Order: sequence, then C-alpha cells, then structure tokens
Amino acid sequence: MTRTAFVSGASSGIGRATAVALAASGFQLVITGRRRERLEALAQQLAPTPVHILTFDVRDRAAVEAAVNSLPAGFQSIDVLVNNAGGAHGLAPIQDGDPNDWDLMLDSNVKGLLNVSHALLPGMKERQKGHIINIGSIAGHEVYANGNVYCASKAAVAALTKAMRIDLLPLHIRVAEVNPGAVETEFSQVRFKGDAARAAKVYEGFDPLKPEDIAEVIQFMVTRPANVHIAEITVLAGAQGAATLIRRE
Ligand code: NDP
Ligand code: 8X3
Repeated sequence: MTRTAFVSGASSGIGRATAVALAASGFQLVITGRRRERLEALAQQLAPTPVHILTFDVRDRAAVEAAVNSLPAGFQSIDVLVNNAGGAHGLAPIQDGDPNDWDLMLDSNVKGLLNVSHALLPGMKERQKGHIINIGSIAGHEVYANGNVYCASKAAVAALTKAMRIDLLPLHIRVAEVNPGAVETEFSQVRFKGDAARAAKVYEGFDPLKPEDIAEVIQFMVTRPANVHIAEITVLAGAQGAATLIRRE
C-alpha cells in the first residue's frame, strides 16, 4: 500500500527537497506552506505522484486543525510527518533583539511544530503507527553569538523530540531529530529580511550543504524497517566544525 508523507514548509529549501526525495521513494504527499503558487508548481513537478496541497501558517492552530480536517479520504492516513516549517528571524545581541522576531521564531519553530503534531497525532494514535521527523538544527545543540532566541527555539525542538519519542513509544510512533548545519536555502534571506547580499555572505568561501543532502538523510531514515529507529542525526557541511566555525578558502 502506498505510504503518505506530510511535509510542512515544502514551498522551499529542505522541505521542498524532502518532498521530491520522498516522492522518488514511492510516497504520496501532503505538502504545506503559506505560498500556494510554489506548492502548486511543486505538485506539477512531482506528477504522477499523488499530491495534496494545504496552505496554512503553522502559528495559527485553528487553521492547522481545519486544514488537517479537510484532507480527502485518500490522504488522511499519514505515515510520515516531517516537521520542517520554520526559520530564523534576525541575528542580533539579545539586548538589541526585536521581540517581534522572537515571537515569529518561538511561534513557528516551537508552537508551530506542536500545532501540526497535535493535529496529526490522533490519527497516528488510532492506527498505532507513525514516524515523525523534527527538523532541529546544530543551533539547537550549541549556542552562538547573536543566535540567542533561534538557538533556544531549536533547543526546544531537541527537548520536544526526546519527549515525544518517550511519550509516543507505547503507540508505535517513532520520533527523530535531524540537525542540519549550514544549508544554502532561503533561510538566510528570511533571517536577514530579504537582504540578499548579507544572505549570500553566509555561504561565501565554502561549499555549503544543499537541501537535497538533508532530504537524502530523511529519505533513508523513513525507509528503514520498523525494527530500526535512527533517533538523531547531525549533518554539517564538509567545511564546518561547529555552527559558526567554518573553514573558508
Ligand atoms: P527556507 O526558508 O528555504 O524554507 C522554510 C520553509 O518553511 C518554507 O517552505 C516556508 O514556507 C515554511 N515556513 C516558514 N514559516 C512558516 C509558517 N509560519 N507557516 C508555514 N510555513 C512556514 O529554509 P530552510 O529550508 O533552510 O528551513 C527549513 C527548516 O530547516 C527550518 O526549520 C530551519 O530552521 C531548519 N534549518 C535550516 C538550516 C539552514 O542552514 N538552512 C540549518 C538547520 C536547520 P512559506 O514561506 O511558503 O510559508
Ligand atoms: C540553521 C543553522 O547555524 O545558521 O539552523 O543557525 S545556523
């Protein structure tokens, strides 16, 4: 039987590449994000894979619940959830931080992940089956200058992943965390509010990870048999020794 994967934040970057990789592995897909036109283009690219598009902001719990409740019968049994939607907003010392950026990060990266999980867990519980991949970050496992609230939001993802793994064990639901290092996506453009030159500098002088590199790891994890649970994996760029320690040529 065809398995169904639900990928949040599939309109760009890691989520988009994950949707492509999972389709190649034979999954049918629910792809989500706020930018519908991007998702429609992806669905076209994925043809003939069956794809259902949901557009919502992960911060809006009612919208998340309504979207999940609107899934047509053929897409209701979610086997794999990739909690990927999120990102960084700003990079400033805590004393200069913008509380609106803090809200965006905590509401998307932490509460958004909870909102989507909450909407999908009843089905997984009923079926006693499921596999959840939370996209954390190297930033959730170390703190770097000016990263403060982003690092805290990803540390929360690390803690929640462990908590979910424990709580969902009796329900036969596997929960894992993937921690990427520096991946060239729209991440830095979002962090620097559209400042393309500043975003490009982040990836200057070294070969960063591509979204496909992370997608391939996720694809491997979710295609392991039920007796294998890859609980946590950190993937750095080849030239990266720590979040901000990068060998630039
Ligand atoms: P992108 O900015 O390229 O993609 C982010 C995705 O998340 C988009 O599809 C976006 O969709 C979606 N998204 C963001 N906020 C919301 C929201 N409030 N509601 C719904 N969807 C949302 O970045 P990445 O692919 O790099 O980021 C994906 C994940 O990987 C994030 O959780 C990020 O923190 C994490 N990560 C990234 C790293 C990197 O170096 N790039 C490293 C470590 C972790 P839309 O705008 O259409 O809503
Ligand atoms: C994204 C990676 O180190 O730029 O989570 O914060 S980092």
